[in-house]
Parts: sequence; C-alpha cells; structure tokens
Amino acid sequence: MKLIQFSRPALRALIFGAAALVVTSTAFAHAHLASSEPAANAEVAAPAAVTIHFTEPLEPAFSRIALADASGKAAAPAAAEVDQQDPKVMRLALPQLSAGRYAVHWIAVASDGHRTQGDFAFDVK
Ligand SMILES: [Cu+2]
Repeated sequence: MKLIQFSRPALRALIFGAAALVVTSTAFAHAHLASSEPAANAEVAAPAAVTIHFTEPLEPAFSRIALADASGKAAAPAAAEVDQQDPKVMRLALPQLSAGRYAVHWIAVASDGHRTQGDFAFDVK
C-alpha cells in the first residue's frame, strides 16, 4: 500500500495547523472559578464547607483549597476533596468557624495539567 505523498509546504502547513489546534484546545481547558459557596464577600452563618464550582474537571491529586482566618492562620485542618460524581466541584470541609473574615485560596489543576489559582474572602456572622 502506497502512503499518501505530501509536498513539503503542505506537510509543514499540516504540522503547524495541528500544533495551533492543540494550543487552542488546551487554552480553553484551564479550570476557572464559576461560582462558590459561600460566594465571594458574602456574609454567612458558619458554613459546613467551602464549595467551589469550576469550568473544567479537576485533577484531584494537585488541586486544593486553603482557608485562613483574619490573622492569616490556617483555619481548616482537612484537605479539600474533588467530588467523585462531578470533578468540576471541589469542597473543603470546615470545623465550626467563629465570627470573622476568612480568606480562601484555591489551586485548580485541570485534567490537561494546567494550573490556575485564585483568592476570595467571606465573613462569618
Ligand atoms: Cu489548560
């Protein structure tokens, strides 16, 4: 069986085209925060968890959520978990939080290996 022959410029165009496709599709695969509970800057009764919904499925091994109190001290001893049913959701179980402002720092690694991160805060009444 004879292989299809490509001219050199055609082959080059094909390779660049494929590379561009890969770059484009991975650029869209970054996991960004879609919504959270508590929402950013919300004032809430002590929540049982911080739940963040992302735009892409997460890689559980490298994704995490950290919570700090107003003095910057870690306020949640548990590790965040990615939902097994919906890998776009990551949750951090919380101990009973006292009133005050809390800072959330999240790191999300999408299934394509790309890492995004962000911060928001909420107030406990
Ligand atoms: Cu990506």
